Amino acid sequence: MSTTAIPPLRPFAIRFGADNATLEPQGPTLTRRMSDLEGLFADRHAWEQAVASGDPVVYTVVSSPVPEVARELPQSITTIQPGHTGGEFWMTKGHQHPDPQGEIYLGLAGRGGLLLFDGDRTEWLEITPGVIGYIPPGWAHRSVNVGDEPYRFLAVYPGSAGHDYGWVLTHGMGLRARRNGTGVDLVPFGAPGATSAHPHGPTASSH
Ligand code: S6P
Ligand code: ZN
Repeated sequence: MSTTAIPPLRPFAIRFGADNATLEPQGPTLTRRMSDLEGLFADRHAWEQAVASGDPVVYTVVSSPVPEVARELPQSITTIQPGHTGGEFWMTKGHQHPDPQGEIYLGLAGRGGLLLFDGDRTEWLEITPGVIGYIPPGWAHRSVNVGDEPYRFLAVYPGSAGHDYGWVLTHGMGLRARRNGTGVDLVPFGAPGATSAHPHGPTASSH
């Protein structure tokens, strides 16, 4: 099985290859390059430079074959490369679940942060190997690599939750995670030097 399975599924085990984040059996995989993250970094000029100089892979998402449909429980493993653009740590696009349902992340490798925003309140959870982060229904979420090595985590989420990327472009994420020496500065989303949330950003899409 190397693609998404069709229900009804039979019970099955998935073997996780810790060295290179493979799943066996494995479903769809997704690669996000810097050019896919237009409108997300505060420093647009720095983002343009990063795209022009190699358009690096920022993160990959490897999914199990469990489909994103009601009553199923898909899983995926995200690996965010270390890096920073305009002083801002590399991160996922971030999304809201259109059908507000919860999700869990389990840290597998590296040092990460889970930024959560409900449109009013913002939370920041440090995620390291062995730590489970809980995302309650209605909280948009973005992952950030705040370390010097790839940051990797397992996500488990309801199959009917969906992914709304436009919500984050419209509302922002409350805070940005900026590099400060070996530490992290969490700054207000619209701080000086930051652009507005999405003047040139992509439209809502799902992966
Ligand atoms: C799915 C879950 C993760 C993310 C992945 C990439 O609900 O939260 O699998 O999809 O970490 O992030 P994003 O924001 O590009 O979907
Ligand atoms: Zn999610």
